[in-house]
Amino acid sequence: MTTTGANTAFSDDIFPSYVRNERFKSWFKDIIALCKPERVHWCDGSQEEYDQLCEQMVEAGTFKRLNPELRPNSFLAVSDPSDVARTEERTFVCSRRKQDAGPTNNWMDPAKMDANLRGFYDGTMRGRTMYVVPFSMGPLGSEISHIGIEISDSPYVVVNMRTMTRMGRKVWDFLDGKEPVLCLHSVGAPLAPGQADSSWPCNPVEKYIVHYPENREIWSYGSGYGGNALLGKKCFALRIASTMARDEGWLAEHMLILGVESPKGEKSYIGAAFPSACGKTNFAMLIPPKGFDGWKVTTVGDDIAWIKPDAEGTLRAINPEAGFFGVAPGTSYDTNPNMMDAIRSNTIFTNVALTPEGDVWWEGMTPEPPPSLIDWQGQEWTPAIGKETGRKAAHPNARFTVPATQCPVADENWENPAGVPITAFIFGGRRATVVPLVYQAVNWNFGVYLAATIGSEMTAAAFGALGQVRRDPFAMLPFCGYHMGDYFNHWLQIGRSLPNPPRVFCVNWFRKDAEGKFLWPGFGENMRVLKWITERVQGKASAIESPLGWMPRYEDIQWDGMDFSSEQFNQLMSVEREAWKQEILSHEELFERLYDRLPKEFILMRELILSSLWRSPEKWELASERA
Ligand code: TSX
Ligand code: MN
Repeated sequence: MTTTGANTAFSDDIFPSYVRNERFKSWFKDIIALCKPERVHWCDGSQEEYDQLCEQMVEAGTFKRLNPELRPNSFLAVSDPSDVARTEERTFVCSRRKQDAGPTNNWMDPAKMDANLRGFYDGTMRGRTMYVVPFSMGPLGSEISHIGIEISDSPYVVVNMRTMTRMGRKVWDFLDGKEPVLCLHSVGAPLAPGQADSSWPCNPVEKYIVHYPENREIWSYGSGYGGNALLGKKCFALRIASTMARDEGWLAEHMLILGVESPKGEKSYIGAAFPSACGKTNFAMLIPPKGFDGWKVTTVGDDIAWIKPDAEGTLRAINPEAGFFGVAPGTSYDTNPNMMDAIRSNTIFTNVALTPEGDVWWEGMTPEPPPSLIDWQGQEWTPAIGKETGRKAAHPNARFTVPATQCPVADENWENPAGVPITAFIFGGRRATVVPLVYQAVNWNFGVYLAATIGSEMTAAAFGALGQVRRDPFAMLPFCGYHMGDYFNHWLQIGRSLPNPPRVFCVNWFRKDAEGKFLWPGFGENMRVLKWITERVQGKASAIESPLGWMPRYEDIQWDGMDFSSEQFNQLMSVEREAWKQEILSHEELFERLYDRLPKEFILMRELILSSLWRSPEKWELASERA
């Protein structure tokens, strides 16, 4: 439904009859007067609406329709070169008190920010359509779900939101008696009368991604890209939801959710958090290797988990999203066949390369690049040009947007409104040295400590000194909407409230030998670790105590179908006392940053780990323990 011209004046009849939420209505009148759009479109979420908007973007040059024989109902969008990723420096948490945002978030006084932003938003939608996008994060009607309404001047946002959330007319019917999160998005590029639009409008100078946790509002300006513009995802489902979860006793986490089923039909659900570039989406869709006949891994979600204790004290998790917004480069039939099958149709690709046949390509999709391509910036690209100039055919942060229903291993309960019962949490990092393949925290509090101190080594020079560890607590550093110290305390509090909290594990798929070769093949072989984890939870698998917690011995892991010696395993699992001492001591840096709100328990746990190291040999070798 579209209203135009005089109808955009702010009288009450601008609202369709199904729009009854008074808070939304008064906010909307304010926003329409501020943004001054040419017309308003109330999104119904239908396939026809989606098709129409896609067609309209094809005509505007924003979308290119891919070859229907090769990628039915799929499109390629290429962004402005300045608008390719989340902009953390321009992301703000505007809580009333600076202390509540904490030292890891940018902060500005909400009133000051509001006055500042109103300057930018004044007339920002001139010449454009304002889309009203009602959406539910999580299955409609679920106790764990929450509703948002995004106002945006970007049709690209509308079609992506339709894939990534439950979007449409019916959402309004679930709003009575509920508080929606109000989301405002503008690309920040008003059109003068007669002015031609660009294929990717955005504001190259000013960008603001602003969260008001107390008001449950998000204001995003200047960017049309992913996490900056699809406000249901990082902004709502993590930053705003984490503050709601703190206040209401649940968890909003940067986690995949997967199911593991044994040949006997025993099923476990696991939540797992990894910092970027650890292959989280690949892990969510893992294919069991040779030797694991009858084992199944199924996907509930690949990025975000909302987790709530039920009446019995079981943690129940939903995936608040309805699609995958995944990184394309590196995705292939070798690394993630399930995702490759998912994106064969009904997919929006952003910033990948185009083949002469009208299909897509990105680095890592095939061992050899095609002989010629149009790169993500519209330039001719050949393997020779790539070699010569170092230019990539696809942007390293290029994406696909695909409905989760297209995942061939979608879990049978992936849309269950009651969620799935979580029995284990896994935390991973990318560490070439020091950290072994897998270990289990001795209790909840130690697990929280380990998760809080997880980190990855720099792989790109762009992120500081090579080899230096970047701490990314719970993989939530860019996504926690409040003080990280309060966040750790909230996790400790959740553990106290549960009769039988999930077990906590740490993994590292990325350890290397002295020559720089990976010690662990990873990918499907990670199933061997996953099996040990699920059997630990069920009280079936053995382990021995180590300075870090419990660890599997060689014989505790199933090796059928894989050639991996106990010597290799011991190298992968070895723990050096001096290296761990330095590791634990280096936590000081993070702790100092959060000092006044750091859980008191953490100081004690750190002391305990350190003192236990002195009771350990120089080098902890699992093989020697067996003697
Ligand atoms: O996703 C990965 N996973 C998880 C899979 C379920 N990746 C890719 C990370 C980049 C996003 C991995 N890379 C994994 C892994 O477990 N492990 C590695 C490291 C690795 C890379 C290549 C090999 C081995 C290990 N190749 C051979 O051994 C031949
Ligand atoms: Mn993520």
